[in-house]
Amino acid sequence: MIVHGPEPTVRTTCPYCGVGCGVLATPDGQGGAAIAGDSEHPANFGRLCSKGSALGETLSLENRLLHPQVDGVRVPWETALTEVADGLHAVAEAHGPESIAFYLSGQLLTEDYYVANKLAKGFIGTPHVDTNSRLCMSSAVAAHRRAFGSDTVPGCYEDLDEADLIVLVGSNAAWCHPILFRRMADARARRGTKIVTIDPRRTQTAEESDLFLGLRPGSDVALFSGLLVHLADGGFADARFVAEHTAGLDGALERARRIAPDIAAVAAATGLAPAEIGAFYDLFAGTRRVVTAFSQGVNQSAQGTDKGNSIINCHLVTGRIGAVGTGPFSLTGQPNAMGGREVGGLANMLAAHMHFTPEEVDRVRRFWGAPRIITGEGMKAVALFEAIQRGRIKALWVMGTNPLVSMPRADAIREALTGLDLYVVSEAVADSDTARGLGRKTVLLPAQAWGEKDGTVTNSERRISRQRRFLASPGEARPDWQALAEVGRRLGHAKAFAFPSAAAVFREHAGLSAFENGGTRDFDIGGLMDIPDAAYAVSLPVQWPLPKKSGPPGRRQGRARLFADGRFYTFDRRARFVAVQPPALAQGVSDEHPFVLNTGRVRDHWHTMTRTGKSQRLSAHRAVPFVEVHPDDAATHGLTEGGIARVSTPHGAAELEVTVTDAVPPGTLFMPMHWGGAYASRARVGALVRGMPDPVSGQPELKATPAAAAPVAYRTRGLLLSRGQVALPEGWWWARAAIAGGWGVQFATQEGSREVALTVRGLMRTDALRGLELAEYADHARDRYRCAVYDGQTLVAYLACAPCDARPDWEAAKALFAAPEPEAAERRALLSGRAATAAAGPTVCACHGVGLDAITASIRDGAGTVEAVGAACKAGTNCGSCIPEIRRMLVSETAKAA
Ligand SMILES: Nc1nc2c(c(=O)[nH]1)N[C@H]1C(S)=C(S)[C@@H](COP(=O)(O)OP(=O)(O)OC[C@H]3O[C@@H](n4cnc5c(=O)[nH]c(N)nc54)[C@H](O)[C@@H]3O)O[C@H]1N2
Ligand SMILES: Nc1nc2c(c(=O)[nH]1)N[C@H]1C(S)=C(S)[C@@H](COP(=O)(O)OP(=O)(O)OC[C@H]3O[C@@H](n4cnc5c(=O)[nH]c(N)nc54)[C@H](O)[C@@H]3O)O[C@H]1N2
Ligand code: SF4
Ligand SMILES: [Mo]
Repeated sequence: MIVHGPEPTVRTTCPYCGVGCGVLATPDGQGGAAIAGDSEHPANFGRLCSKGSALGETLSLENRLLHPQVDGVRVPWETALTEVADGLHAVAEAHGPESIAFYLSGQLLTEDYYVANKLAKGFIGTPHVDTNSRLCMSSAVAAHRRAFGSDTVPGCYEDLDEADLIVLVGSNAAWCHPILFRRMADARARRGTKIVTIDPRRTQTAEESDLFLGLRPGSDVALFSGLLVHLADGGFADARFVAEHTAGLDGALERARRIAPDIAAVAAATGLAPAEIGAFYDLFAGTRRVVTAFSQGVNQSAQGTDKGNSIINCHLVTGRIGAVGTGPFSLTGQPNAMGGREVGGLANMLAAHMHFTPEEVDRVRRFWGAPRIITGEGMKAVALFEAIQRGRIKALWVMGTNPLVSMPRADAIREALTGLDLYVVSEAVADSDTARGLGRKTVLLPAQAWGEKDGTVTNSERRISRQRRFLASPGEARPDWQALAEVGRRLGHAKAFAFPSAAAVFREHAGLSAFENGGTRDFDIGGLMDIPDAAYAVSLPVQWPLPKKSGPPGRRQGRARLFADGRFYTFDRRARFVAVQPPALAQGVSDEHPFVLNTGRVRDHWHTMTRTGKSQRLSAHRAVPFVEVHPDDAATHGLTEGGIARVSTPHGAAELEVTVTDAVPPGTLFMPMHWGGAYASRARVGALVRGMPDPVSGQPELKATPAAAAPVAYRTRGLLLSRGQVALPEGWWWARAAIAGGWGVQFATQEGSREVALTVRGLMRTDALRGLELAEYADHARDRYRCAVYDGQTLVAYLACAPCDARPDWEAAKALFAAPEPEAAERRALLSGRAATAAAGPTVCACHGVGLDAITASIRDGAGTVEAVGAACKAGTNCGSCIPEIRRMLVSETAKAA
């Protein structure tokens, strides 16, 4: 073997959340890389959360799509591209260009996004380009535009360091924006910043807050309307700011008074105690430096835009915007949610923050030299997929998103795809649900993944950073922008799509942002439109706006904050108060569907798990899809901790392990969005969700679907650990997780132990087992079976099953499997089903792999603080994502001891 010398370290950006942390990647020369935080990146100053730290574990080629395919058959790129171009041409000829749709993603790089948008909206001539950002940020975008006349995030991360009060609305930042949350926690330690969390669920973020308001789902508008009234009537308004820089307060206030005339009315609507509401209002009124950060509890709502504006109203009335430590702050989810908005990737935008006035359409047409510029909005995601169902859309190109898991009513969507004449999926992996969907003709295009691709992303604070290549492309994977440009050229637009490099795409994008701008549009990065290839290659993170006139090349500085001058992007340069609608609560809840189903994220997984699912560290925190239910509801509905529940809605059903917890309020369920078909038998969130769209933004409600829950009585529960993946039979319930040394799958079935043993050994193929040593323990009379398979001294597989109430211990089995050559005592333990040494319990600290039991032990041994626990067992000493959980354990252990 050739030993490679140390490879140079590459500065890049984390591909997960919108915090946009800087990463240092040092390739190991064998397809992997060592990962560290970039201490010079202004988002994270060297820190990374559990997901960022584990990026090195996600680089394997195990599930990658490596070659183009047409209808399941491998073909050369040439053939695939011709199929796409010919297919699009044929559909446009037969049904018009408006029967073609693109569904893009906030995880594409800006360069990919720009080329897709240009191809569709200027050259194919279809307005039907939407993106998963519709499910993510579109209500925030709409709220910004209604209030500011532009989609502008006014503040920056430094405002979180400098605030005295941070209000988190519908945000589980401790898990979803961990590095930003650490900055907030630092501010709290340094300057006593108060943190208020508003969420129906008592999340880890709530646990770490000074005040938690566990409001009724969907009632945020009442809370913030009441706050507006309180601020206006209590003498807390900034009269000068309101008079000089805003319009519409009277109308907004009148409506707010109708919704929430007093604290009693707010209490009735939100279910909060008047004292808690009063405490929050006093805190807000009495603190000048307030940042209100909001995320999906606001956006993913049938009233998301109004929720956003009800928050912004409170900042406008107090003039708390544009100044250090103040402002409404939409936390973006995806790494390039912002970049997508910049290029105009949403169906209600044209390009570069321009919309559809005749001047804007003409300007973009001239800049692009576009033969078929669109003149109006296209269909938004929910309507777009409905149009596929109705047969109005005949060709769909999906890029960088997994809608068969993440779109509401995903079962109906999967069905609808079969009616498409052309279904194109650009994917990095082969086994996503979307890549396995089928149209009449299906083309799969292999995309370069993180570490292989090159371009830019923009984070929540408008900061553009580079994602850089540090690995060779595997197989025939290509950049997405190249595939798009190739199709553009094949459709006859050679000149418009002649981009030689990502840098060239970026320059054109920057040029369009500055084109005839003159300060009329917030998004202007004209200062980068001439950036040479060499400078693009080494460019540092910069914030926009960054117009050309901001300085000489190389010295231009972006702006950290906007609106400090009180001038907005409306025609009269005044911000707008918005009169909002009263909240509509728990619509559709009935005897048949008595719960409100809330959905969201866990700490260590990213979306549909196509990447984090490959990391054993990240799969240790939560290994199976679960549903959280309040103890009272669990008792009423016969649900027990660790049992399996069938959660169903009028749109679909899932089977999940039950977690009984009072962190969710009675009458609600919470289920994570992560487990697609590659990782679990029946846990796709999208199948269940109703997705009623917000009337302004079109963003679907993903957090409040009426649902039912009932126990499923399986006969047997078991687990199978193996070095490779084994597919279990149809009809069994299962969930797969990466573990040290291979894969583990937990399962449930109606079969007894004898049938399980036969079936699983059959699946592992008898010939594969030949020559291996099987050690078995069977007590079929009691439905118990355990079997360890050895290759010489090496444990290669382990199967255990038992009746549901005695199910084998996953953590203990995993711990034994991690030792490839078990000692005699461990061998006995595998068969007895009892651990030889205590297992660590479920992982709490993913970075150091520290389990619950070790942390509990260190607390019992006297560690009384987070720091002491860290000193005793290392937990919480790297990224800090688990500190909220450790803190909670400290509280409960101390309570137990007392
Ligand atoms: N670990 C991890 N981090 C991520 C991601 C991931 O997949 N995994 N994804 C990234 C992306 S794309 C996004 S968009 C962000 C999302 O980040 P967040 O928005 O913080 O995450 P969610 O869990 O979707 O939802 C946030 C909270 O909204 C609450 N909620 C539900 N209904 C209501 C309501 O009516 N009012 C209020 N106030 N709250 C409500 C939920 O209980 C939930 O705790 O996370 C990003 N970061
Ligand atoms: N019920 C419910 N549903 C939700 C949400 C929720 O909270 N609840 N949240 C919504 C939100 S906020 C979001 S952002 C979405 C996220 O949902 P999705 O966007 O569907 O989730 P991902 O798993 O991130 O999908 C990204 C896909 O792109 C692939 N990929 C990775 N890199 C590349 C690349 O460079 N090029 C290409 N072409 N492909 C690549 C990945 O393998 C993966 O399959 O889910 C939404 N759906
Ligand atoms: S907070 Fe974590 S997931 Fe988000 S960008 Fe930073 S390292 Fe990546
Ligand atoms: Mo998102």
